[in-house]
Amino acid sequence: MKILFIVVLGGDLVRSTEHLGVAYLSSYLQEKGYTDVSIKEVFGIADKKNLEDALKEEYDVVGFSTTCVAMREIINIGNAVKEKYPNTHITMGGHMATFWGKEILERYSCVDSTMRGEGEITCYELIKATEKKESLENIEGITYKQNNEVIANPDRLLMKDLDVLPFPVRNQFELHDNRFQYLRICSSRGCLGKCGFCSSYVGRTQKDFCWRGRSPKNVADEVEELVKKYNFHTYDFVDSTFEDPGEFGKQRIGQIAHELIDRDLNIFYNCCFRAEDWYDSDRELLRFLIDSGLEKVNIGFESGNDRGLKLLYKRARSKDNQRVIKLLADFPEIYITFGFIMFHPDSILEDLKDNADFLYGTGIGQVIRHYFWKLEVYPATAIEEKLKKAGRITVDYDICDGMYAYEFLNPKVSKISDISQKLLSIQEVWDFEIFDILVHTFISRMLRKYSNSEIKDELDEFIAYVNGVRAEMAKYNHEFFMDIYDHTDEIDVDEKAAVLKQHIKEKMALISNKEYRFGMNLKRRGYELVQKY
Ligand code: B12
Ligand code: SF4
Repeated sequence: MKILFIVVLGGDLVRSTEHLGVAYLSSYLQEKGYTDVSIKEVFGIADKKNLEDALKEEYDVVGFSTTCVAMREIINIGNAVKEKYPNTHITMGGHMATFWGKEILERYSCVDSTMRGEGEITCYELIKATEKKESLENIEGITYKQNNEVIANPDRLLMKDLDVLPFPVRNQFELHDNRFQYLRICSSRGCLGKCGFCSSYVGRTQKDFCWRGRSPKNVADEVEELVKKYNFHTYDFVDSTFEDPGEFGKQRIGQIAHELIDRDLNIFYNCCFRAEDWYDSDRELLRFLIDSGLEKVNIGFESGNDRGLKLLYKRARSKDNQRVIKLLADFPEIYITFGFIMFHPDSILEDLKDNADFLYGTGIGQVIRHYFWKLEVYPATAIEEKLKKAGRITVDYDICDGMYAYEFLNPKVSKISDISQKLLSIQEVWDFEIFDILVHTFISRMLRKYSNSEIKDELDEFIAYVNGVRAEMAKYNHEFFMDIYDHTDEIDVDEKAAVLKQHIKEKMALISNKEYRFGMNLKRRGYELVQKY
C-alpha cells in the first residue's frame, strides 16, 4: 500500500511546518508493516511545484489533517488528487473532520472518509480494510460513504497508554535539511481546561478520562534519540497543559525534568501552563524545570477581568493570572508568551479598559499585538453553541470559510475592533513579537552560561536595558490603545499605523544595537555567545 499525508500549509503552520499528528500516524502505520508512507507539504492549489511533486505518483490512500484555515485549500487539493487518480481513497482527520466529518462527506465528492479524534488505530484499520477491499462498517471513529449514503460509525474510545505508540517520524525536519527552529514533542494528550473557544476534541467525541500522559522515561527516550540522531537541542512541547492533571501531573513533569538533566541532554524547551495551577509553593519545581531547559512558557491569560474570564469559560480568575505572572517574574530565564483575547462577542467597553490595564499593569504589555486580538470562533466550541442559540451567527456555516463571523453587542467595541484588525496588518507588529522572543532566548541562554561568571554585572546591565525599553513600549502601547478607546470616531487609522510602525522600528533598533555592542565586546574578549535557535 502506498500512503501519502499532505500537510497543507496555512496560518501559523507556514512558519513552523512540522505536523505531529500525521507524523504519529506515519510511524504507527510503519510499525504495523505499511512502510511506504510519505509526508509532503503543499501551500495550496496554486503551489504548482509542490503539488506536482506530491501527485507524481499514484497512492492508494491520501490523508489530510484539517483545520479551519486550511479547509478550502484541502478541498482544492483533494479535488486535484481525485481528478488525476480516481481510485485513490481520500481520507481526512484532525479538528474539522472530527466535528464536521459528515458535512464534509456530504458536500465534497472527492472525500471518501473522515475520522474523529485520535487517528492512529482508526487510520490503520482503514488502510488494512482498503488493502483487503473490505467494508469499513466495523471501524470505530470513521464516517464514510456507501452507495451515496453517509454512514457514521460509533466513536472510538481514547487510547489509554501512550507509551505503546512509536515515536513520531521526523520526515518534515529532514525535508527541510534539519533546519527547524524547534522540534515538536507531545508528552501528553488531553486537557482539563475546557475553555469555551477551544476546539481541542479530546474527551468530547471520544470518551474516557481525557488526559493521558507518557511516562517520563518514554518522553526522555524520545528527546535523547533526537539529540543523538540530529544533534538538535530546541524543543516545543505541544501538550495542551504541561502540568495536567493536578499533583500527579506536577510530579510527572518533575520526573521528566529529572530524566532530561540526568541524561545531560542540554536542551531548551517551551511548554504551556494554565495560570490557576501555579503557586508560590511551586518554586522548587520551576527551578528544576529551568535547569532541565525550560525557557518559554505559554499561558492563556485571555482576559483582564473576571467577567471576561467567565464568559470565555476559563477556569482561571484574574488573581490566578496575576499570581503566576508575579511568580514567573522571579525567574528571568523564563519568557512568558500568552494568549489574550481583547475582543470577544460579549465584550463591553469596561472589559477593553480592564484588558488594557491588565496588560500594562502586570508588566507583560510590550507586544502590542495582544491589544488588537479578536476571538476566532471555531466550530463545535462552547462559544459557537452559545452564539448560535442566541442567533448571533449564521447557522449555515460554510466549512471552507475559516472562522465564524459574528457581531459584537456594543457598536463602539465593534469600531475599536475594526480599527485594531487594520493595525494587525502592520508587519512590524508581528515582527516585534518574534524579535522579543529571540532577544529573550539570547538572555535566557546567556544567563544559564554566565550568571556565575565575572561578566554577570555586564549581563545584568544589558538585561536591565532591554527591560527598560520593553517597559517604555508597554507604556506606549497602553496609551496608544487608550487613545483609540477615547477618540474612536476621530481616529485616522493610516496615520496611527504609520506612527506605530515607526515606534516599533525605533525600539527594535535600540535593542539590536545594544545587543550587538554587548555581544561584540564579549566576543573580543574571548567569550562565546549563545545560539538563539
Ligand atoms: C501545536 C499546535 C499548532 C502548531 C502545529 C500545527 C499542527 N497541527 O501540528 C502550529 C503553531 C503551527 C499551529 C497552527 C495552527 N493552529 Co494549532 N494547535 C496546536 C495544538 C496546541 C496541538 C496540536 C498537536 O500537535 N497535537 C498533538 C497531535 C499528536 O495530535 P493532532 O495533531 O490532533 O493529531 C491527531 C488527531 O487529530 C488525528 N489526526 C490529525 N490529522 C489527521 C489526518 C488524518 C488523515 C487522520 C486519519 C487523522 C488525523 O490523529 C492524530 C494522532 O492521533 C492544538 C491544540 C490541541 N491541544 O490539540 C492547536 C489547534 C489544532 N490549532 C488550531 C488552530 C486554529 C491553528 C491555526 C489556524 C492558528 C492560526 N490562526 O494560524 C493554525 C492552523 C495551521 C494549519 N494549516 O493547520 C485549533 C484548530 C481549530 C480548528 N477547528 O481548526 C486548535 C485545536 C487549537 C484551538 N484553539 O482550538 N497549531
Ligand atoms: S487550556 Fe488550552 S488546550 Fe486546554 S481547553 Fe483551554 S485553550 Fe484548550
